[in-house]
Amino acid sequence: MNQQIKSTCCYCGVGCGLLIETEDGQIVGVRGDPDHPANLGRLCSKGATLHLTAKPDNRLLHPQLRLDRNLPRQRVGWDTALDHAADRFAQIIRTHGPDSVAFYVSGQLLTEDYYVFNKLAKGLIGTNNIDTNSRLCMSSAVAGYKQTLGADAPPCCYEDIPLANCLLIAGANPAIAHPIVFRRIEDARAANPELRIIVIDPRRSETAALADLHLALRPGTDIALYNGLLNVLLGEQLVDRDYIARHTEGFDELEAIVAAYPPAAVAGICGLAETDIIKAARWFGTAGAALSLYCQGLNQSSHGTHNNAALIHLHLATGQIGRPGAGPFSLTGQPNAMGGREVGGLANLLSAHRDLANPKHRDEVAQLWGVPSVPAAPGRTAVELFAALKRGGVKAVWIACTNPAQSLPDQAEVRAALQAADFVVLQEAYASTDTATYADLMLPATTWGEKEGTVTNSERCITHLTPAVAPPGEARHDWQIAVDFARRLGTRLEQALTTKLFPYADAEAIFIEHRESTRGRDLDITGLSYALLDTAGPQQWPFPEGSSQGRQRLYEDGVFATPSGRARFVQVEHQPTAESTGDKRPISLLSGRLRDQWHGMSRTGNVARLFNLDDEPLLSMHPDDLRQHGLIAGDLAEVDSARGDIVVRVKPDVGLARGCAWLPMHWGSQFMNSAGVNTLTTSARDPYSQQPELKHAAVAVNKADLPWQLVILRKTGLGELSALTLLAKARTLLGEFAFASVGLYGRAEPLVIFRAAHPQALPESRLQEIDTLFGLGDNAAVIVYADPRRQISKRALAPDGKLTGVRLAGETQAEVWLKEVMADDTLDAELIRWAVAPIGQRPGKLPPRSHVVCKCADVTAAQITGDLAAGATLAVLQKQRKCGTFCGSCLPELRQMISGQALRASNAAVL
Ligand SMILES: Nc1nc2c(c(=O)[nH]1)N[C@H]1C(S)=C(S)[C@@H](COP(=O)(O)OP(=O)(O)OC[C@H]3O[C@@H](n4cnc5c(=O)[nH]c(N)nc54)[C@H](O)[C@@H]3O)O[C@H]1N2
Ligand SMILES: Nc1nc2c(c(=O)[nH]1)N[C@H]1C(S)=C(S)[C@@H](COP(=O)(O)OP(=O)(O)OC[C@H]3O[C@@H](n4cnc5c(=O)[nH]c(N)nc54)[C@H](O)[C@@H]3O)O[C@H]1N2
Ligand code: SF4
Ligand SMILES: [Mo]
Repeated sequence: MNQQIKSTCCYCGVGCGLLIETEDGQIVGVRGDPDHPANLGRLCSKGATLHLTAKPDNRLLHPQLRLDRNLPRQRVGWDTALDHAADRFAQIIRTHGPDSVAFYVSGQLLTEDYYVFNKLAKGLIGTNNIDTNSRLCMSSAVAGYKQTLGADAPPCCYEDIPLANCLLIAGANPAIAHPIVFRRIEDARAANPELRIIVIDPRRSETAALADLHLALRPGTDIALYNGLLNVLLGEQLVDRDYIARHTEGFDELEAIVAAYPPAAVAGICGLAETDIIKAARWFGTAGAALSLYCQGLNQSSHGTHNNAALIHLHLATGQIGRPGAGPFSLTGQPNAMGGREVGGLANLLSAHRDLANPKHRDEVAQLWGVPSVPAAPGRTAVELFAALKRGGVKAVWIACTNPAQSLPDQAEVRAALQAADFVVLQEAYASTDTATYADLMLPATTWGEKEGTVTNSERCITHLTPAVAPPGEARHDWQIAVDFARRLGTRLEQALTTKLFPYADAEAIFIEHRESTRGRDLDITGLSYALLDTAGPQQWPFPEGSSQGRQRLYEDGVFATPSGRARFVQVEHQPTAESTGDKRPISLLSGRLRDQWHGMSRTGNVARLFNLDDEPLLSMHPDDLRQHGLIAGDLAEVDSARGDIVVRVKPDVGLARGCAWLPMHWGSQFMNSAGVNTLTTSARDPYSQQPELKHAAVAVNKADLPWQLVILRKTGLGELSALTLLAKARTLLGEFAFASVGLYGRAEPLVIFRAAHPQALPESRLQEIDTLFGLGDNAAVIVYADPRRQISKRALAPDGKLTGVRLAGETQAEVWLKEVMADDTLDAELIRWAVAPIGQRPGKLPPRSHVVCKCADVTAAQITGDLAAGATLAVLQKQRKCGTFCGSCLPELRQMISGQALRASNAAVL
């Protein structure tokens, strides 16, 4: 039977609505929901491929337990699993007190799941040791809003984008990380010729490519820049003195500070042109409506809170807040980062935006929950929590819906902490993540398409989700697991109130309790219900009882959530990054996201086409820096920080400033032979938000001396050689080499790609074992070439004239073109022997190398270049090839190709 169920995308905080199509109880397709206010039917490349991730193959389907760390986990039943967990937690709590256990959860849980975990820690156990991956993500935004506006409330909405005359995009790359918001920006640009876009980012990112003014500041110098902009605004009388007098406090003190930030001085600190700083300030100050969009470039900093505050100051000083098209709009990363903040799911917060430090708030929550008190001592925040786990202050940790053994900084410490823990529980949807390696108990959770509950997106908009399919295997909902465990733990701790605390029969019962906790608070949602959300659609908070709609914008009356009702200016000064570059480590390492991957790739890493743009982790650097380090594109480099080193391949990028390097965050030990970028990053953190400085580490980059290289390209089908089985096999090899990575490539019948490099050649016998592992052992369909003197050997498997596997050792040049032709099946029988030729040159007969630009319409760069050379315009390409007409994710690249073609044409005309 075919069905269509309304849901949302489980990736980013844009919170796009989608329609899940099911057939006989299986998810078979997704479409953008035309009625959802976040996206009005559009989806990006990740959202549009979600159905391809909904396969049970690599899901965690049963609880697994190990009593001995040296043995693999065994399948157990739910009762055994949860009784064991309750026994261990109860025993540890009895012996060492409630603060000896901790929970580490996630902005990807639904609000109801989150609510229960918070109550379990703070209400039942009596510890505030519950923190979340939002500490790595939004906690500086939370602290920045609270310091200035008095409450953690993004005051804007998506509809402000087309209403703005100046868009200030700071430390955010929405073209990649919030693509459907970026579509709105592109639309605004097309509709409003007056619109000025300023991008503040050390890199010429995909977003910066659209900017009218790109301020490529030195990493970590945002405060100086915003103080400098305010200095110019003041000097040119572009501040709104009336607004400042009526609605704010603390401006005089800040005015005295920013006097020391004239544009000339700021230009020196930030590495910018003075004229550009003045220009940006004028654009912002004269825009009429100025909107800022910002994200991790500001948050993931050792002064992230003040980065946020310094930017918010610009809005307060010019009265650019609480009006259409104006305001400081912090983009949330995860789909339900906002929901987590609403239930107080951080170690220093309480339900409904209450503060743990406030005794009145603690009493209110205790009363709501019916417990004598909630503990006053703040809990440990993410980095501290893992440090305490290593030292033994915390003995057991319950991790849900996050992968700390990849995403936290300074992985050597994090992994040592997980090793040192007495007991590690991991509640996961997928079977193999880096954290799974350390789990004593794994509990299978339901995930996207299977859950019921609510999520809140970046613009405070709440959507109610209902399941499209039944849970696979024995997976259970996150809230159910937490409630079942809480009840068992309560009995063991002899707390008679356990069932009273966790009476929920379904997610709605939790929602109703959460809703009540918001009564009279800034996020009051007492007027909402599942039924209303289903009939009237998603709603923005606040939505108090009796209202007929949510509020699009906050602070329209100029009254802020501070005791005086006035917004506050904070005394912010320029501060250096925690680690400075020097002779030993001269490069500042930035990290972030690629368009088609999501964090640790537990979901996106199963879909071959999501690797087509980037199929291995590449370190980008300016070509001159590469040259200076003796590196060329494709070389392997050792990247070393004070905490560890990794080997990756390098890629030139003129968009990076000299002295900066950039690495994607997605590759961990599941896809390469190290923990990835967070081997290198520092756990230095912001004093207010405790958010670590994931964006900056001082590193050295040196050419790696790994002359012997190995590449395996293996085509997979659906049978024995499924991509996932092969991936799993390939993973077993990762540890053997000085460099190794594994990934997918292609479309319907994907390739598994394994790449490795080593100081010396592997013995022939070991190579044979590896060949057998990939199904490339000796048989009639295998063609072989070997030159033992040069330590080169190659083999290709070509049954029925179709190339399905290649292994290159010692000389691997052919990989570049083989991967393309194997994915596209374009190598005819006559050319197959080229795969094992002594030198892997590209056969002259092959069409030029290309990559897929538009994945939705499957259009390659070669096709587009051909069309452009023949005079096609964007409109023609869109009409004839349909590229850039589905999700629009490829539009920035298409536009770049078009302007490149125009440039070539004009150069040709000059010549
Ligand atoms: N495709 C994809 N999208 C995602 C995610 C994903 O994994 N994949 N994750 C989601 C999540 S959880 C989050 S939090 C968001 C993150 O979304 P973004 O923050 O937009 O993305 P990032 O790539 O982390 O970093 C943004 C930019 O900050 C810049 N930057 C680095 N240092 C500085 C600095 O000192 N100052 C300034 N001004 N800029 C700096 C970087 O060069 C980078 O271009 O993305 C969400 N969307
Ligand atoms: N160097 C560097 N490091 C970073 C960042 C950076 O920019 N640079 N960004 C940081 C940021 S902003 C973030 S948000 C973090 C993200 O880091 P993580 O939270 O570690 O990232 P994910 O891979 O999304 O982890 C979510 C896990 O939950 C599982 N899961 C999915 N759905 C469900 C479900 O419904 N229930 C349960 N129980 N499990 C589920 C997934 O399989 C996945 O393993 O990384 C941070 N780390
Ligand atoms: S922008 Fe893309 S990843 Fe983000 S919610 Fe929408 S479809 Fe999902
Ligand atoms: Mo995030």
